[in-house]
Amino acid sequence: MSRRFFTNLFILWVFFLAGVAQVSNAEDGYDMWLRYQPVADKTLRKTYQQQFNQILVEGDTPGLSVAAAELQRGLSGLLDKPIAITNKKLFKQALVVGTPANSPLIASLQLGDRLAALGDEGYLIEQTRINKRPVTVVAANSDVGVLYGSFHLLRLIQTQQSLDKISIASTPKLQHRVINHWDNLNRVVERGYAGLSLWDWGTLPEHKSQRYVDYARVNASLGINGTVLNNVNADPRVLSDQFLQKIAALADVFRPYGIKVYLSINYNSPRAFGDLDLADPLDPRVQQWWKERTKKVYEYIPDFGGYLVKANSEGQPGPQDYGRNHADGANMLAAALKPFGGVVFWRAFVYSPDIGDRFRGSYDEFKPLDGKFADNVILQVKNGPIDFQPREPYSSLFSAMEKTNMMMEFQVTQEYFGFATHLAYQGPLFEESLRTDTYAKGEGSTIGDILEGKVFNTKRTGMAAVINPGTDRNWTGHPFVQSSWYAFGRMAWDHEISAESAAEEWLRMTFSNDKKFIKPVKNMMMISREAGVNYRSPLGLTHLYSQGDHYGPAPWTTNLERPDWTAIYYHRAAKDGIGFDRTKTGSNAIAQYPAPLAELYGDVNAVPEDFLLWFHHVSWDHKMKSGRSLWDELVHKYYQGVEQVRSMQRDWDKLEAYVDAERFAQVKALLIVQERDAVIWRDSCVLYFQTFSGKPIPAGYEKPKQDLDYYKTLARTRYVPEPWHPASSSRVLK
Ligand code: BDP
Repeated sequence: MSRRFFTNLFILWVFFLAGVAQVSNAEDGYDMWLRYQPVADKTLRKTYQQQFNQILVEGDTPGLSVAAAELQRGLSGLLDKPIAITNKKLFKQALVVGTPANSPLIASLQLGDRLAALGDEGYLIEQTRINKRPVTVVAANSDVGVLYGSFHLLRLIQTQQSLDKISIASTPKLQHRVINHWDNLNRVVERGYAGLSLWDWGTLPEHKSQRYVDYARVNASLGINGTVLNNVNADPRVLSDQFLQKIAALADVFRPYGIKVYLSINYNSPRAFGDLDLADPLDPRVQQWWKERTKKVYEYIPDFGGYLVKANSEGQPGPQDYGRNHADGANMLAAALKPFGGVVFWRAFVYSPDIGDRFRGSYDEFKPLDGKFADNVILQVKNGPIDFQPREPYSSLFSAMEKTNMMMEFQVTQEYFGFATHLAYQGPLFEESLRTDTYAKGEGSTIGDILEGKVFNTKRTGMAAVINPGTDRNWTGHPFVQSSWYAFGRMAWDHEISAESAAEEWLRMTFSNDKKFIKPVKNMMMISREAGVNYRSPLGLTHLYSQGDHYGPAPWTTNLERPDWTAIYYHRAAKDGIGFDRTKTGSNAIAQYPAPLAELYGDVNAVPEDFLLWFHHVSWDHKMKSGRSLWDELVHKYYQGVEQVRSMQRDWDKLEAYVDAERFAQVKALLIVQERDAVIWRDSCVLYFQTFSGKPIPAGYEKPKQDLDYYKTLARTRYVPEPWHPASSSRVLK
């Protein structure tokens, strides 16, 4: 046989391999929920095919172009047929997209009043007729509204909904729907767990990676309209010309998708740049410095969103270093941003070492400043008073700051939920928080309504989430972390969307529309957060982590630099009982809540048991609603958490037929890790608390796998899957 034959054979083989590689890459999670695979239900696919013959776009702005491109990509994939974009000649069954300003056809529909009610970002999707031809229309007042409507239409098809006589109007309930990256400029992501930072500063601005575009697409599909690119523990260099050029290149990529760029700033920047020897917000030289730097930022990025600030928190500099308060600090920056329409997101995550109960910290610092913030400042408040714990009561600031714009800060990256190794869908946590009734203005004053500005009539509204995407092929490490990103985005658009419906949409788009898959996996997702609470810190316990890494348990942690960094500070276990007394006999933090809640939380017999040990120190024999003693209930919950993980494992194992091999195997393996970790959590905590309660583990429960000493040693030697933390490489056994 000739050499040529072998060469050809070799080439064929290479193509074959490339094909295989492509097939196995097809479902590696990169596409997230924008997979656009052909609609599985063939009858429905046929109906959709008949409904869309053409995408008609009359304008040619960048925003409309990306909407049309997305529709073309989505529809051709989902309908499994090529679909053309045209700018004239209307056929029947066209999809017409645009605004009255850039589309005469849309203008001819005279949607005036209905569109006016939708504001800048809302949209209409409907089936109607133009020139007697049946068409589907996506209409809005702005290009980004058209883009959001296009994604909505695609979602309906992705989730196999009927489009018959469709007529949808949607508009976001909150203005600022923002994601926060905790990315350092050296590309290490604080609490990231999914590879290096997405922002490849070394090759920007010249190289604009396709990842930046895909990142913008997934965010726009949720209606996210802002991104803070860098860590709140901010490197001042981010405001240098060098970085601003790079950031401008990212802003150019994100602009057509309606996403504004924001930056975390370091309060000491005027000093770090070597221009001044102070950063006092009331000093005119400092004010001038920020005005000039901000002007520079807008020269690079004309639609720059504004600054996110962590000041006087965990060692970061701030106005208090000069005897000024948070309002002085925020207002100085607000004045610099105001001429350009920018805003300040000022974080409320502060806890001074002098305050006895960390729970009280941010309220005690901020409440006296209510009404003192400029109108382009928004206070960004974590959902709970401590720090993204698996369950917290709500931050009392939400019901207290009546005259201050406030936005929510949630966390998608699972800092306290097993990083990117545990399955812990955060939708239920977000929902629980948003639906909490604060009684701020009587019954029905939910956190969601407060954020929307309905309770206190605030003008600026928003919701942020700390997310973790990195260079991992599937963006988030654990494929299910994507679902919390998804739920956050959907709830930022409409805080009344339930965790369950967000989970279902995500599953349908990310995996399959098959009911036999959706039902059990949705159930896994819906119990996963509670499972995480149960095997870590049930009944209102909190912060029992090894200090620093926040991965595994170390409830015995004592003697650190600050008492509120130890675990014993939080649980207060002793011979007489366990829990933190925050009632009148204790720190009286409950007084920060409106009276009906203060009363409820203050009553040991009425407080919801999920919050019991947040507010009360109770005896080991305290009788619980189940009839069990507190000790028995605590043990029960810890064991229940492990059983829930085991049930998740069993359910997933049955689903191999419905999932592609790569994602199936990854989730299966991660659930094995999760079960192992859950047992470590359970045994460490139960054995440790037992040294105080002196009571046995009730009959019927499996024995702890190891003794307490084993777990204590483990905590000191454990590998922590977190690249930025020193403990991840080696930890010295002392
Ligand atoms: C804590 C994190 C820390 C963050 C801090 C914050 O452990 O890495 O810098 O929150 O939100 O949860 O500023």
